[in-house]
Amino acid sequence: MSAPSMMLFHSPASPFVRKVMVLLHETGQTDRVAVHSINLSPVSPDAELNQGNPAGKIPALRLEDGSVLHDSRVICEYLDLQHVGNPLIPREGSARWRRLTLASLADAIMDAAVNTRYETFLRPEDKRWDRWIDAQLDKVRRGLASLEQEHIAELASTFDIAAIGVACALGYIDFRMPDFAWREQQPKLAAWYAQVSQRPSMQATAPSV
Ligand SMILES: N[C@@H](CCC(=O)N[C@@H](CS)C(=O)NCC(=O)O)C(=O)O
Repeated sequence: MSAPSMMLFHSPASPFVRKVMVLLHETGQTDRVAVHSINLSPVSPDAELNQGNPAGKIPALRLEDGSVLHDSRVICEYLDLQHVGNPLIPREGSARWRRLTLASLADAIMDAAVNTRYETFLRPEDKRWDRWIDAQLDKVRRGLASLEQEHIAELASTFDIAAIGVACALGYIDFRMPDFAWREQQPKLAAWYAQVSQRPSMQATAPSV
């Protein structure tokens, strides 16, 4: 086995990092990437991460030649071009735009959930803004309702970039917002999630602090 040629800036709690990790597992590429775990928040940046990645967010992937790829969408697209199995991001046609749009909805749910976490955990209590938190949670609710009512069949049709994104978003909600109680309103999504959570790629990447 050769040494990993790439390095992934990583945190075990980040749903965006998890997307990349799940894709690596699903495509048999985990050995190619060394994981470099860091402690990060918007107010405690990491100097090494900031090099070649001015936004200072994870995930970022350092390639063998020293160049850095970000964000999770770009990294997933890059890694999906590096294996010989079935692509997890359709290369062309309407399927590409459908699946990427579903993946974008998953990212939007993650963004709103991560923003909620920062507002409720990081920001000093006397500076918190309830209306802003409510607005972020409304984005999560609308996103989950749309998945349940409009997209469940296409979501369940294959475990690709769209399904990976939604599974990681739901995993993050359960991890950081255990009282959110989304399953009652979204029973089909809950059943789908219970099933995909059993995949080795999901089990191996379950979030932790
Ligand atoms: N659009 C980015 C979002 C990444 C993101 O928000 N990552 C969070 C961790 S979950 C982060 O790095 N936060 C630190 C910061 O915002 O400075 C992606 O898809 O990778």
